[in-house]
Amino acid sequence: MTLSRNLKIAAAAALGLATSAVAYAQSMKPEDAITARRAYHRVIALNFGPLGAMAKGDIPFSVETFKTNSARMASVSSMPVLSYYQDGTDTDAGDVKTRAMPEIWLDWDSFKQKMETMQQEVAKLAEVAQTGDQGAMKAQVGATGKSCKSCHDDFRNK
Ligand code: ASC
Repeated sequence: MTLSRNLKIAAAAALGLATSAVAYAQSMKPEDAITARRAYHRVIALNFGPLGAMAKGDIPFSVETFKTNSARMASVSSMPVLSYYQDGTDTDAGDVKTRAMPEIWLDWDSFKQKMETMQQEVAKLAEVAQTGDQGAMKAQVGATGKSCKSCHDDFRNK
């Protein structure tokens, strides 16, 4: 009897903890969510920069660098980033600025689709790097850049 009551209390406490952990995870401080999604894009851009320069012939082509950078991009881009675009993060928060446009939340399905397209193009970029086919790698840089631009055009302030 006593044991069963204690078990119930323990279960209720565990459930309470789990519930508050979920609530916390779903809603970060706005400045934290914006910082995290900016870091996501920053790492992707820092790795994509040299690949764009290689595709244009501005710097010598390095299959090794292409493999490393595209692997970083694929790894980072595949993380669940959409929940960092939580409600209330459409404007600067404290010292943290955002270029996210309100259209993101007005046209969420399109935003989600464009983000997923980018993630798919980046995954392909890392795949094609493994073939060492420089022509295919350059072509996929183009397709990937297009997917970045398409979302920026609609959803990122200039
Ligand atoms: C980059 C970068 C972007 C995209 C975009 C592609 O390297 O920082 O935002 O490529 O310019 O069109």
